[in-house]
Amino acid sequence: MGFVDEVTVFVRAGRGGDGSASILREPYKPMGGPDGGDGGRGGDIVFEVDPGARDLSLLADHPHQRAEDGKGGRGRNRSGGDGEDLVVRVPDGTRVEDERGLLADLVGAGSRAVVARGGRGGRGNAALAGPKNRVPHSAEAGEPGEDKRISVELRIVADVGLVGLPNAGKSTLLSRLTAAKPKIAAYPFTTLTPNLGVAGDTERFVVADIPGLVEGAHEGRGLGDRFLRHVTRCRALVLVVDLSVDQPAADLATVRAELEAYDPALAARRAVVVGTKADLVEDAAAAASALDPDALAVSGLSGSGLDALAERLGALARHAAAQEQDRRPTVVLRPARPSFIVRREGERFRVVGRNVERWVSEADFDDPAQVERLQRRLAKEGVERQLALTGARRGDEVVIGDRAFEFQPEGGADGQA
Ligand SMILES: Nc1nc2c(ncn2[C@@H]2O[C@H](COP(=O)(O)OP(=O)(O)OP(=O)(O)O)[C@@H](O)[C@H]2O)c(=O)[nH]1
Ligand SMILES: [Mg+2]
Repeated sequence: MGFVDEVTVFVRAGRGGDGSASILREPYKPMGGPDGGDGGRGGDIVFEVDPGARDLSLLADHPHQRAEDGKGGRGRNRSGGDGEDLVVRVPDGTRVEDERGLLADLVGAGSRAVVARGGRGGRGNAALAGPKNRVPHSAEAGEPGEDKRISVELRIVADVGLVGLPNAGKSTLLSRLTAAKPKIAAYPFTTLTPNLGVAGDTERFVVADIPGLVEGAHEGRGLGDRFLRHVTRCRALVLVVDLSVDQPAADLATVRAELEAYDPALAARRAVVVGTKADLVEDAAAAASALDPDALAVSGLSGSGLDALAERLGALARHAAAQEQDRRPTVVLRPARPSFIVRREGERFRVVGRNVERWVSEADFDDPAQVERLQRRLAKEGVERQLALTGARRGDEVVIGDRAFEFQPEGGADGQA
């Protein structure tokens, strides 16, 4: 029973379908013409939170994910069908990064993000026909889908996290507070992966039982701090201390130090100290308050103190939830890939891009209004700015499609500035 909370995945979205270059030729119909339809869009790869998903093992087993390609366009102006999106179900708290950084942090049932975008379909020759070329004999190819490597990480989202030394009684508490049935045993490191349970009757809150920490966990001792990342998103912490050991205060200090060493923000997180195994000590209440004035003493065995603990945790979760806002999914929106590029060709500059070339080819240069409109459009698309950034100066020759212009930036986007 593995628990996968880190995995590298190769995602490839669908390719856009090619446009068709069909020319209608029918007997007795001399007026045939280009009737090639557009290609369909390639499918996206979408990650969606499914509260039923426990970890990332599905992705670990299937690290290559592909979405369907778009279909090619056909004659008689038939468009190709879009490729189907591939929806991958991931657990709550899944973070996705690519080589450019954070892509999405998915928190909450149903939140979703596109992790690889399908390519656009190519236009058919029917769509490409224009006054300058009434019968295009070629069509656009479909765009490739995004193809990349992503790092996927799970950070469990829970209201309350139980942390403490091995054998302190964390899993016992989880089993008493929730319906979860974690493994409980009289030796350390019984729990090897985080367990989750839902507590509370009216107000429900999620409790995470984190594998035991030992001194030096942040340096890799014991199970190390591998699981502490799951604590980073708990709204509140329960520091679980076995009251029956020689020096409970030393254990508490160790836990606090390991949390702090992992992430100073964790040391500041709202926390309750809970002394367990109250049944094994003489004066549990006194032992607990020696640890911390607000500490609770409980026994997972006799059940003493558990109601008070559940109430305290419920209030804590409620309070924390009311205060914080950062539990929403984060999906990083990036600008789409640029719609054109600027290349330097000796003394000249060439702008290459499907849209900009089309605008230029469609413009009637004898009509000043159209020329002005074209220039505004190019400026809005960022062509001037990009030319200036590439080093173009006022008066330089700029080629777009089969037309040459003189660089006359409007908006102060001037290479000399
Ligand atoms: N007497 C007594 N024993 C307890 C109590 N709580 C837990 N235990 C026992 O302590 C041992 C450890 O309990 P677990 O709940 O497995 O401890 P844990 O903190 O989850 O331990 P790890 O998973 O190893 O980190 C088990 O033998 C439990 O039965 C308690 O309140 N009283
Ligand atoms: Mg345990």
